Amino acid sequence: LKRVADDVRTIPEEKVPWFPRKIRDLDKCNLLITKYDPDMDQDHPVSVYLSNIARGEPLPRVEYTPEEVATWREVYRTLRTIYPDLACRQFLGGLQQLERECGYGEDGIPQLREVSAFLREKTGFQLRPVAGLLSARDFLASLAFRVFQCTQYIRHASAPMHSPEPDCCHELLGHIPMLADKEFAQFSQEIGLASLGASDEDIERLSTLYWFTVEFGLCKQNGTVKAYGAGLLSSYGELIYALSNEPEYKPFNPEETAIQPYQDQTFQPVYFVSESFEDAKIKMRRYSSSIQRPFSVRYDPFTCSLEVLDQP
Ligand code: TIH
Ligand code: FE2
Repeated sequence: LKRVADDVRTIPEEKVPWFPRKIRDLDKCNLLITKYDPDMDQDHPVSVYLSNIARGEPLPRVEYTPEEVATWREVYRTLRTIYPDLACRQFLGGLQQLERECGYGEDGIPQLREVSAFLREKTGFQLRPVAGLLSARDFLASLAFRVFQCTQYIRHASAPMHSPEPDCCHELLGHIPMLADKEFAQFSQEIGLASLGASDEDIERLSTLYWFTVEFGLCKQNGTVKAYGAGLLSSYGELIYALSNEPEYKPFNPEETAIQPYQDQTFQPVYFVSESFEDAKIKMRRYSSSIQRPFSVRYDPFTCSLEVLDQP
């Protein structure tokens, strides 16, 4: 028997990173990216709401202060006036339903519990509370199960028109109306499924694709460019900017989009425009199927779990 030292081994052992197989495994997908230390700043929203996070329990109800509700009102009111011109039709449809059926409006911050129940009826998506930014791997994995991880705290009152981090205005106004659309829900889940067990490099590319579609995507509708990305739809400042003639536009093309450097502190210098939702979905599917994995996955909606099939 010949011992081969690790550094001269030519065929690397096939190692697949752990991934959740059933919805309950998402309890283990809560790796937070700490951009800030909550102990350092007791006023940071993360410190304030950290204690509300109870995994596996009903979504906690949050009592927002009058100042927080005033921030919501300002965000809602200003964005609501520009949505009809700048948001895609799927978003407008979702928002109207939320206004009719889920208490969306200027007067109060909707509770995740009600919103989650609403979404489950529309597309099977459900919400989970999260205390801050998750690792891309854990965030994307949850999408495979139609679970969307949401912050519950609100941005600081001093900057209602743009927040560098996600907050409940971003989740409730940016993401939720889109997740009520069947085709978009499918698109989101497929990114999640593609991420399971993928290499770190593939996770980086998929999260960049997620960034330039789900967060900052633009698409053509009836000959005009509209916003469908949640990061735009929750920021008055960036929504106006993205649809002005200042930024650069590139056609959405997964191979190119996946390696575009992105900006998470201020507005994006470049946005990717899809011909249509259908087109984005087809291109993304083609890209995902080119990712090399030594197995394939199929989601079973009856058991909310994955079937993992070994390829011969
Ligand atoms: N910039 C967005 C807003 O102001 O609502 C929030 C974020 C989206 C994506 C990352 S941070
Ligand atoms: Fe987001």
